Amino acid sequence: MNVNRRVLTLDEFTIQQLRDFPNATGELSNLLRDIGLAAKRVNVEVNKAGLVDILGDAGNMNVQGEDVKKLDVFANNQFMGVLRHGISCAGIGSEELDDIAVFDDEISNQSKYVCLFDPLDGSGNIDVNVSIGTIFGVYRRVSEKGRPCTKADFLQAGIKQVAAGYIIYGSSTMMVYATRRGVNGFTLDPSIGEFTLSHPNIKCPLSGNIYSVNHGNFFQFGDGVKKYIDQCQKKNKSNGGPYSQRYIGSMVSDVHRNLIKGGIFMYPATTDKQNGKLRLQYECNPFAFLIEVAGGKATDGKLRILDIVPETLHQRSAFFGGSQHMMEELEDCMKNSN
Ligand code: AHM
Repeated sequence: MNVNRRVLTLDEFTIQQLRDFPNATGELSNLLRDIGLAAKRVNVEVNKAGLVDILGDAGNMNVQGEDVKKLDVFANNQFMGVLRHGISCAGIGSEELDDIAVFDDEISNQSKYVCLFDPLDGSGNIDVNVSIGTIFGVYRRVSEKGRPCTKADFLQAGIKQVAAGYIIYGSSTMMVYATRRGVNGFTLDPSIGEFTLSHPNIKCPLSGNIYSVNHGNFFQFGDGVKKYIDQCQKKNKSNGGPYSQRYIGSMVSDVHRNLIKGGIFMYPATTDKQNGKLRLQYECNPFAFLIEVAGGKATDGKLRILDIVPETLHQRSAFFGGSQHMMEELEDCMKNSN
């Protein structure tokens, strides 16, 4: 078998990046490696979801009052487990946990970072074989090192993220992450069991051809959003024709596609869900960070997502994110509208 040594693995890439920072401790590289390891374990289970009795509800609800699927529980335990036993993370917040989990031991208390994640986003799609994903955001803790981390570490504005990313369990499995230096995508090579750099320096095209929104909620959207959707369906500035509507209902898959091809993803507030559906800390912030580093924009309709200071761990937010020009068209429509 030919092994392509020109292709960097995730570990090789993060170590190579460290060379540019002689004072770096390597903690972030360790943390990303831990996340990659948990992702590989989750990937194995996701791939056999149709074969074994791991599918379906775990029989309880998460803190948002939604059904928890067994794979959500498995994924949550995997990510929490590797981060607890690693040396880079002082604690986690997870969409599946009521409260933060503080890793109160000698090594974790010395760690620089905390991590917030949605272990298995789009899990409503598990039983119909649609791509699902894990989303994560990494913050430098604000509490004193040497002590257990605190809630304040998890309630920082998204702009404070030092890294953010996602894993997409799809036709191939990919890990995409951003630091301030850029967005890079790694595809899992099953022959060697390693994530390998397949999408270096991802840039979100300035414009695209795709708008993604749950059209079923149309009559519950505000006038500005309705006006924009109407415009998407007509001749528009960017491509002279209607945009294509693509909505999987799995944020990782929808945003991944739009990030690569160009497009806009929207989960606006509705009359039923006045603060939107998506969670600021687990879904909106990591994607806003990725999109901005890739050259796009992300807002809640009024404010830049990354500037919002969260008040609670499980706070929800409306979300609009994607190609810069499409976001500007949306902003024009939303100006002076409700
Ligand atoms: P989940 O946390 O229950 O998986 O829900 C999050 C998902 C997102 O991935 C997706 O964009 C959205 O919910 C779809 O919601 P809807 O079915 O209301 O359009």
